[in-house]
Amino acid sequence: MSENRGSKNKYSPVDYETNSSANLCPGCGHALITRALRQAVSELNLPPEKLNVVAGIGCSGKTVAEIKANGIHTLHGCAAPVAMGSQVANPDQEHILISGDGDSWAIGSGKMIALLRTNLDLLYICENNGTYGLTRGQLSPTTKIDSPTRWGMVSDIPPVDGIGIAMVTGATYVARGFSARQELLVEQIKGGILHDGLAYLEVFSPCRTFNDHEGSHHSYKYCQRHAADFPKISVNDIEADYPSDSELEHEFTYEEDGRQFGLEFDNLDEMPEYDPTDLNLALKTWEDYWTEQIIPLGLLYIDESQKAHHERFYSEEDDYIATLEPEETRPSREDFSIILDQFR
Ligand SMILES: Cc1ncc(C[n+]2csc(CCOP(=O)(O)OP(=O)(O)O)c2C)c(N)n1
Ligand code: SF4
Ligand SMILES: [Mg+2]
Repeated sequence: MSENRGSKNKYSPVDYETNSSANLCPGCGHALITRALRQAVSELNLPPEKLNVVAGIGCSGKTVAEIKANGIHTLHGCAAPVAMGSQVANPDQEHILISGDGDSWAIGSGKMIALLRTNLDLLYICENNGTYGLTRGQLSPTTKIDSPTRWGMVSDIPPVDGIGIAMVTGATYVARGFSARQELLVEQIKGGILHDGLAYLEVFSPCRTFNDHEGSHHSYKYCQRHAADFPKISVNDIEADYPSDSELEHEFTYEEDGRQFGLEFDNLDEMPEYDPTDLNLALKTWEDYWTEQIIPLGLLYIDESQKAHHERFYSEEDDYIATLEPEETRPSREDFSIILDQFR
């Protein structure tokens, strides 16, 4: 994890803390994701007012209260349409959508698929604990077969594969993290924010209270035992980290507020057969791991060649909806009367 570097960085993780107490249980994986998120945005030097965190309902949704930023705590399963509207209206803000496995893949599933195919420039973090934490530990769509809940319920339906869905539906950055691997998670979040398009980051995020017991396939121990390294990335502030004539070749470079960041793969030479820009290979490899119940942690797929939604939607001369005066965003009273008259 790169440190915040002296005069270059205006923000530290503390600057994104709030005084709200969202009452997450001690050891909750979701709290660790929020911690990584604060670290990541501080390393990218993003002002809180430039961030927009949109969440659904669940313990995961409490993130909105836990991070100083613009935020919308929406209805259950409805984070996607709200984030889509907000991002289209104001693509200059960095949108981060936070959703639990139930919020994403039960009630919100249709909307999430609609979102994933847009290549909107936002980071969607799915906080997957394999249960409905907020409502006290029921089966969720991602609960694995043979993984009893704390109350002894077992699912006999195969779990939803969010990563597979994201890849086939059109997400252009697909990564798998783990709450307990903070260093990896911070880099994955930074990469997802900088990526020009839709980034889906699914995080294995144990529910300490309802799904971290012996026998659960969603516990900290289970993930530690079944994890496998995948392409790991690091995201560097090029000027601050490599002030002079660095030899380092970055795989992808990005500009954020006049600063240059570079994404590099740390371990691709250890898996020479893998290419994270090859969708078919990523899908095939992911399916093999999924069948074997291995949990790859890393960046599975990236495609920087697609245009992000706002680049297709707006031309250079267009003003974003958020920059228009209110009267420019709605019909005048006269025009509205003409429309209404047609229905009288
Ligand atoms: C329309 C509607 N249906 C059901 C609920 C009850 N409910 C609240 S949170 C939740 C599930 C949350 O699970 P998940 O998204 O996995 O979040 P977690 O708490 O595990 O982070 C449900 C069913 C609700 N709030 N609104
Ligand atoms: S119930 Fe589970 S998901 Fe919710 S705060 Fe507690 S540990 Fe976290
Ligand atoms: Mg959940």
